[in-house]
Amino acid sequence: MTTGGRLLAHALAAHGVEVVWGIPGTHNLELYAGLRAAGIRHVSPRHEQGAAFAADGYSRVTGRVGVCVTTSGPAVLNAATALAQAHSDSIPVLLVAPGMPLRHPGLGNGELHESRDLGAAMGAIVAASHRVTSVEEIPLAVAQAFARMTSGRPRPMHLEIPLDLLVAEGAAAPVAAPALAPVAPDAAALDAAAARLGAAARPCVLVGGGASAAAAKLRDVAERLGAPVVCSINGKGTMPDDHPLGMGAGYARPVTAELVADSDCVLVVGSELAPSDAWNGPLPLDGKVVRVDVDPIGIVTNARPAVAVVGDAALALAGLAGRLGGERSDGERAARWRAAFRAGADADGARWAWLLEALGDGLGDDGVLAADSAMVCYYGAVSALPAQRPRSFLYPTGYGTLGYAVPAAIGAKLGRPEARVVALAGDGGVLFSIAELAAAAQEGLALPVVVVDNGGYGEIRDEMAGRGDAPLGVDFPGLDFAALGRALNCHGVRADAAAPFRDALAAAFAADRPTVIHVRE
Ligand SMILES: Cc1ncc(C[n+]2csc(CCOP(=O)(O)OP(=O)(O)O)c2C)c(N)n1
Ligand SMILES: [Mg+2]
Repeated sequence: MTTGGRLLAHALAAHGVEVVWGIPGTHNLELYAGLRAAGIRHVSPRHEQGAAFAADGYSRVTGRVGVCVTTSGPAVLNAATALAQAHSDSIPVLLVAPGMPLRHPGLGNGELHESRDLGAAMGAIVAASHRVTSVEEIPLAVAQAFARMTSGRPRPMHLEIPLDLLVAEGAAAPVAAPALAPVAPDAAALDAAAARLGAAARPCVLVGGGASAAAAKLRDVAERLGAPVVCSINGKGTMPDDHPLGMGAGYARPVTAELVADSDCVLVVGSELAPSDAWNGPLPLDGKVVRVDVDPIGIVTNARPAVAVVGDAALALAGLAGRLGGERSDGERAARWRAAFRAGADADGARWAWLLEALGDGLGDDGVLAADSAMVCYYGAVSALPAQRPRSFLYPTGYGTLGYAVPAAIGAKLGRPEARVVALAGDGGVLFSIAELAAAAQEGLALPVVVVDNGGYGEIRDEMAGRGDAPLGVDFPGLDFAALGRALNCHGVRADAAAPFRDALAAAFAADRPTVIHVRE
């Protein structure tokens, strides 16, 4: 016999969970006791949204499920925004939290942290919100959650354990995670896809986050086709930028639309083709798409495929490579598009060129950038910062929520401690989750946090001006982010030009704690 809380912690450990981000409360203490007993590392964020963003960052760099643990009610809703972000970007994040007691009157009696229908609220924003109804069910529910999150299109989940079940006694055998084979594509669909691609005179490839585990096979297929490759934001680095066929990342670039228009066949792999990626309008894909996606719903969304291959990206690409001839090269075409792509990216990023160049040099080929929804990131880093590997650029693409960069960077640094990780944010967005600097300092993370300060909500200020409106609620000048960093036990420096910035970045990578680098535009 044991308790629900301990069973839960052991079930998480049995699924390979080594670290959780969480905040304890009256309702989850038995789970906390279980975490210690199960040998699971616990990291303390300073807000539940930070916990779930950190779990997201950990998942993005490792490819594993990221887990956060909160108490009930408000704590779950604090995490909700980050879970919605994970949902929109197809990141497997698990939120484990207590809920109202098993026999709680559904219409409410004023219990501490009571929410009217938390399961319905969470179920509306993640793949599934499940409430267990017995201690005995706990190992099964954890196994089912992991199966849901790691098969097909990855998505986040919420698991609610009635608070009385966490302390109730019970016994249940562990439920092992079944070995999940990746979804094998249909051979006839692969034949049709290869025939279509093989007959193309001017093919190109669009690749999204769904191909993160298939980078080598993607390169192989692109080389056999001699096809230029453009990555989505979440796919950035899946085709290395230093490859002659690697254009870079950015569906919103006008040159991407021109390349697609010039192509007679477009291979789309693991990409939603979402409006939040192609924010300048849909790409001209009609009638010429060969689409590979593990999600049979996603595969018909935003562009109707001429040929659809439902299945795992690596298996599908291997199947295509086996059906296509050897290397085909139209080096001149690729070089032309590549130069055009680079020129546009550099022009849009010119305002931050010295900063992005220094960041690229500092991060090298193996570093990770966690970026916020700030202009320096989406007009700058997305296309102008080089990336040579997938899972190296973390960005809140779909949901576009501010405050992502710092907690996601913390999760990334714990997932890949050997890698150089940098957080890049605007002066507005960084304040949404600034408390997480204290968490990073407590963990002693060598984490540069670069704050690009344009005195407020620059994007929104520009949009107001574009409408001819006077600015309202967008100007916040005069903050000292370096001092703020120091107050939260980090180092803090000002660096407004290339040379001092490079020095500050080099020192920050070698430091015993995070360093806030305040850059005034
Ligand atoms: C949670 C959330 N609230 C509001 C917004 C709307 N919004 C988008 S960009 C932006 C300004 C962000 O300012 P900053 O981080 O300084 O970046 P800048 O635009 O100045 O580059 C705002 C308020 C948002 N994206 N997410
Ligand atoms: Mg700003």
